[in-house]
Amino acid sequence: MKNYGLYIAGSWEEAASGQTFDATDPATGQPVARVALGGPQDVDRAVAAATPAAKEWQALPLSERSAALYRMAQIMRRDADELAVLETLDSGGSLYYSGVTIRDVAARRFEYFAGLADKLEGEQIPLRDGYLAYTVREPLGVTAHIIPWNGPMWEASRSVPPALAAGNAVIVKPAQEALLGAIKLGEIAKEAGLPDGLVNVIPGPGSSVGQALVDHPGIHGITFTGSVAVGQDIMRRAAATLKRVVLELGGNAANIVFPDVDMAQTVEGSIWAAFSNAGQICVSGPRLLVHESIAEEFTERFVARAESLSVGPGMENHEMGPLVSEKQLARVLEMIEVGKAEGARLLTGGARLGGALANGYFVPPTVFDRVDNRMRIAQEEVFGPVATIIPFASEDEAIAMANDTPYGLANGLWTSDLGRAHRVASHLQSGQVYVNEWFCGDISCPAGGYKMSGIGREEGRQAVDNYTQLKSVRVKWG
Ligand code: TAP
Repeated sequence: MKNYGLYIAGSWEEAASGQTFDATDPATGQPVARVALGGPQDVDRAVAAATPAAKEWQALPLSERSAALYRMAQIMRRDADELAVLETLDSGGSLYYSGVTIRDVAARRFEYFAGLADKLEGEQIPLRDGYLAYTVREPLGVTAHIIPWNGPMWEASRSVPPALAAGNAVIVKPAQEALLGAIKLGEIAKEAGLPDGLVNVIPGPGSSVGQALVDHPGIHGITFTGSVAVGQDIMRRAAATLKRVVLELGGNAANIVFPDVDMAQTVEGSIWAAFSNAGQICVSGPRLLVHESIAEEFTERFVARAESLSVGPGMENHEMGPLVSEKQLARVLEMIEVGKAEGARLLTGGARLGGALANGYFVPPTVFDRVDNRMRIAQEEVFGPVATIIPFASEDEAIAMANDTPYGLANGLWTSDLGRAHRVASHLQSGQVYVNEWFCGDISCPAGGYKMSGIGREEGRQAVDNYTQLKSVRVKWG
């Protein structure tokens, strides 16, 4: 079993407490690595390393900053197979999906922001003769990135590249439940020639490492991805030091199926919207709103395809892997019971898998129909492989139901009517809308939440705004 330390100031370090914890394979329940358990003293060490590293980074010519980030992407592509194994080991997603994450998502994000690092331009502001005013984008300093477990490198590569591109040093706190995919980020940065201390990785509990990052006066921005309750807590605590806060919180997307669709393509797309990564994706589409005229046929085909998905360990490349932890398994099974008690009809799945998979946290694709949009099973984020099917009669009704949730992260729709596609997209209250292909898009498209799903936008060139502050310089030259 491999041991991993904290990554501080360009080297692997033991935790100040000397403690460790086990990273666990959710497909077997067995430990797969031992990891140093960070604490508040380690946060102090990381801030002490990051502060001068940020200054060194800011002093580099921007072409060099850009080239160094580009080298990080090249190293990720070179080591993609090894990094994909780490990403899968304790998070449970398929090895294929993890490979895609490293090559096409994480490396691509570093490339994208490498290209932006030397284009953070300000503006000239007209005043009057003899005066000149202009704006300059300056980095915040040190930023902290608190990420969840559903794809550690996927999550870390979202906010770290724009923060670095803007001239900041970063401290990443991955989730204890799954973190190995992100553990090598600091080592990759060092190999790419970034200053020691610019990228630090501190695993440890949210209640100690996470809170210490939020409270630390030497940290100037917090980017958090996770639950609404913790996001709210972070925002309250960050007020004490007036940190910039970006929150990417939960979602409960509606997937609206109109009657004029290509049924085979829509069923297949909706299957992956609901069950990719065992439904543990914030922009999953588990809430299927299906036009009443096709609900029966759609449901039959959707259930048949759900039952055909192969379920098993991510390392064996099954179409669906386990839930990340025993805790998440318990939450999903509890929500399935809630759905049954509310009167929804369970069409398939609904129980933990046994046999050869009994030691892992496996729940098969689960589908409910006869669901009312006001039921908890439809309103709450299950964050597991549980889809609900809700019929609708009119476009207005579908839009109203889609928006009738506290969340506003993503929604999607399937139609062959171009006018309807744009009309419905304009009425959906969410930061992202997918039309005729779930998850389509790229790092170039801003992502984030309306309503309780968050504050701020990640991805897209706007993401660097999270990590810069604007200065206006006013000059009398006449
Ligand atoms: P959380 O419990 O909120 O944990 C997320 C991260 O915050 C973990 O690293 C956790 O550390 C840390 N944390 C916990 N308490 C903290 C505190 N008081 N102060 C600072 N940090 C703290 O969420 P989760 O259950 O792991 O993740 C699932 C949720 O994340 C779902 O609601 C899902 O929708 C959301 N999510 C959203 C997105 C986007 S992009 N919007 C993406 C993925 C997931 P430890 O767990 O190590 O203690």
